[in-house]
Amino acid sequence: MHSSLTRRALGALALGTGLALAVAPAFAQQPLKIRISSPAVDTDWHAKQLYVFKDKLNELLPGQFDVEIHLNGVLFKQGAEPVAMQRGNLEMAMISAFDISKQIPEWSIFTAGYLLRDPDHQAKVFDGEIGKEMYKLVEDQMDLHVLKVAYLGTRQLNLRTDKEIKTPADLAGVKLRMPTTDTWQFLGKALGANPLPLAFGEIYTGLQTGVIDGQENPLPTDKAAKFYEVTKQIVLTDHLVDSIFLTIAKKAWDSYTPEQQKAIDEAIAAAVKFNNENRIKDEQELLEFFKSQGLKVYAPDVDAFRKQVQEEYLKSEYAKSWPAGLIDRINAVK
Ligand code: KDO
Repeated sequence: MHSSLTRRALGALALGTGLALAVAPAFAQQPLKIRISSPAVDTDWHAKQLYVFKDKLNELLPGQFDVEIHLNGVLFKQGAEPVAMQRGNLEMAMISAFDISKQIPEWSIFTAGYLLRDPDHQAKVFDGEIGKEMYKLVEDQMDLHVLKVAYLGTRQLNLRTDKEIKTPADLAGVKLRMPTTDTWQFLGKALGANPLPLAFGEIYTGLQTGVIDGQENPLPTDKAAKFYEVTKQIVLTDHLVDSIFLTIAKKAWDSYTPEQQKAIDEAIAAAVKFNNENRIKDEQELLEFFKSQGLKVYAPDVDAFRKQVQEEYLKSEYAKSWPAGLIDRINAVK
């Protein structure tokens, strides 16, 4: 009795297991792939934040997403990410206002030097009404969904020459590497330099060989990409409180359930918090590091730079496409 019951039970179990095995693959959910491409180096905070995103998302929804992180511009070259997302070849990227303004001229307002005051101002502008309106343009016109802004840092000049730079006039003839889009080139010109387009991955060699006299990036990036090894000075111009927008293809976003979207938002918030806290801390601490590496680090006449750069932007073609009243609204955000 006992043994036959057991045999029957075993038989049922075997049948059950067989069924389960046969049926399981049909129901098993394949993890949804999120490919992320960035030119960033792995030691930079905005690259590291992508791993925070990946881990947090997996903690919230285990096994539902497969986040693939591609750094150093190996999957798509710098600036090619928006179109890659639009064509369905990439799910996520960290894109700049410069990238966006290539397709939405109104966005060039955020490429202007000396507009955003500091990381706190940046977060309040983009996490508030202005951000909502400007992100909607991206959603409607580019089919991209902006998840959140992250603080890329405040950009400073970093030169391999040792002539002291006090005012924009001192930058006359200085070959300053800027990223390749026109809006970046304009910023270089507005600073008084002779801008030269070069991809991020080529800066180090450009500095080493003297193809360029300098570059400008936030201090944590200068450290992560080791630019201090091939330069002599950092000039604290504070010319751009730079933003990087964590962005996902709308088609991918719309295919997720509300629960998945909520988890992505939560994971992104954790990633941005990690990035921003570390970058801000680094920006305060790195001055000493660069000095210890033998670089001169000093502030120029920042008012002279601010005056010239703001004037150049206000009289530029770009300013004509800025939404009416937006500068005042941005300035009024406290
Ligand atoms: C750069 O090329 O100088 C820049 O800082 C521009 C940013 O918009 C962003 O692309 C960044 O590079 C990369 O993420 C590498 O740090």
